[in-house]
Amino acid sequence: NGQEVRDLVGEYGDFNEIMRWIEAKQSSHPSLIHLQDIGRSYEGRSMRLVRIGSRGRNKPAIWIDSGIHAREWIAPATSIYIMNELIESYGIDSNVTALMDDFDWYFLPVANPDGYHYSHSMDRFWRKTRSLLRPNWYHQRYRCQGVDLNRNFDFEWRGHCDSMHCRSRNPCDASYAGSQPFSESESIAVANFILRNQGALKMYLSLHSYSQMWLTPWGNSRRPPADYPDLIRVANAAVSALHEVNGTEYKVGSPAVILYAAGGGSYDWAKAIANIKYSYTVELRDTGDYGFVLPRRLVRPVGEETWAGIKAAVEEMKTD
Ligand code: ING
Ligand code: ZN
Repeated sequence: NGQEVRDLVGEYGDFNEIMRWIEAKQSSHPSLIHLQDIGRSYEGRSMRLVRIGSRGRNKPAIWIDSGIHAREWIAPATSIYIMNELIESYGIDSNVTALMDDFDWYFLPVANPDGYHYSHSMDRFWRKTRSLLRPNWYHQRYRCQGVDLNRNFDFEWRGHCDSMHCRSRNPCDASYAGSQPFSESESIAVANFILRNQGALKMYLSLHSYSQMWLTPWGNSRRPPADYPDLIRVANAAVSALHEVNGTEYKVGSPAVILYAAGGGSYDWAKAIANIKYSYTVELRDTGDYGFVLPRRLVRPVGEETWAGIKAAVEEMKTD
């Protein structure tokens, strides 16, 4: 339609720019990219899912979401970097070609569209959705908006907690877990899609920032899952490949042990309820120097190293 589309590889785009970039990629590579809206946000924005892969039936699949938390801008930017690498390397790089012949890659680049838009337009450090779903006593009095999507999934929603990062019952808090599990249209859209495709999904990755950690389940408990050695093996392969690119150091382990415990997280739900064995939350750069406001010049290096880590994880998973 003649509208200029800014190339977002190595850039931070706002919500509308990201949607336009995805649509432009799809129209130039229609045989490799399929778009689908899996739901709508509270304010009516599309939950746009991007499937990338060569043609083929009943392929195993990898899920990558980003932007569950609005202010973590490096996460959607990293999804864009990786989507572009997959698309532009197909038929050129034999490893990437194999990864697209062998797997379907599902990306939900902006899992919290309203929050992301709000972070770009009103409050850079906004974390939650923008809903005002149940005008209870608190809402009436303070008119606080938004739910932490990573506390809103229906697994251990009332679970163990040991810090300020716990799910909160106060709608004014940054980690407010919602009035009930899956109170948010954004989290239920993710859950419904994953449940419909759970047979195909072999790995669930949720990109966040910051801390430089490849987080293993469980997020709400210090007790490791039975298959913890496999999860650690794949995570270690990821962080060592990641380290080779720019020397970036990642820690591996459960948030309850190396960060803080919290229930209602998406990746715990993906493992416990949707039975996706390899489920991780990846905390991208940095370790706090810039925190959420990571300079634009670091978008590309973070994309490069994270993609190396993910490729190594998928290769290591295949050795099972
Ligand atoms: N970190 C994650 C969070 O939601 C996490 C870490 C995930 C902890 C799941 C426990 C369970 O708090 C960021 N940066 O959002
Ligand atoms: Zn986060």
